[in-house]
Amino acid sequence: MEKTILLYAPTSPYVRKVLVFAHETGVMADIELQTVKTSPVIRQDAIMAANPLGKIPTLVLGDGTALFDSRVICEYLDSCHDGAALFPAAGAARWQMLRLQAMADGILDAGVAHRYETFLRPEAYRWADWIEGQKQKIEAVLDALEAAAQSLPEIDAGAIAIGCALGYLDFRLADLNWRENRPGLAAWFAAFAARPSMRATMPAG
Ligand code: 99T
Repeated sequence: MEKTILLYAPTSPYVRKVLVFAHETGVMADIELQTVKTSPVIRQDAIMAANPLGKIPTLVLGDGTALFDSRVICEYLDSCHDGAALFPAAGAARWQMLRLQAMADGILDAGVAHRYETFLRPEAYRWADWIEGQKQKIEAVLDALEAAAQSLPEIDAGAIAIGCALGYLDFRLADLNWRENRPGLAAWFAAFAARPSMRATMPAG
C-alpha cells in the first residue's frame, strides 16, 4: 500500500475500527499516525483542512485525497492487500456483513451521542429522556446480536465493527453491564478481543 497519514485519537472507537482493520490486513506499516483532538463544538483546522466534517478517522492518501468515514477507510484498506477480503464482494454475504456493520456503528453512534450528552454538554442542558433513548437503542441492538451470536463471523469487517463497538461499551459505558443475560455475545467477544489486532489497539485514558 502507498504511504498514508491517519488523523487519529487512541480513544476513538471509529479510529479503532480502522486500526484493527489495518492490523488484520497487514497494512499498518504504511499508515503514519497523526494525533488530533476532536470536539463537535470546537473547530479543528488540522482536520477541517482534510475533512469538512471535522471528524476522525480521516485517512490522507499520497496524492492528498482524504478518505472518511471509518467504513470508507476500511473498504479502501481492503482494496490494498492481497489476503482474504474482509468485505465480501457481492451477494447475500455482503448484505449480511453490511447489516452487522450498520448495527455495530449504530451502537457507536448512540454510545458516542450518550457520552457527549453526559460528559460534554453543560449540565444544565442535559436531557434525561434523550440519554435514555440512546441507551435503549444500544440495548436493542445488543439483544439482536445476542440472538445472532452463534452465527457471528470470526473475522470480517462486520466482526471488526462489532468488536470495536463492544470494546467501546467496556471503555466508556461499563455501567451498562452489556454482558448480563447475553452469554453468547460475551463468549464471541472474549474470543474476538483476544486477537492481536484488538490487544494492540486497546483504548486508554
Ligand atoms: O463530532 C465531531 O465533530 C468530532 N467527533 C469525532 O471526530 C468522532 C470521534 S470518536 N468521530 C466520529 O464521530 C466519526 C463517525 C463516522 N461515522 C465514522 O468515522 O464512522 C469520539 C468518541 C469519544 O470521545 O468517546
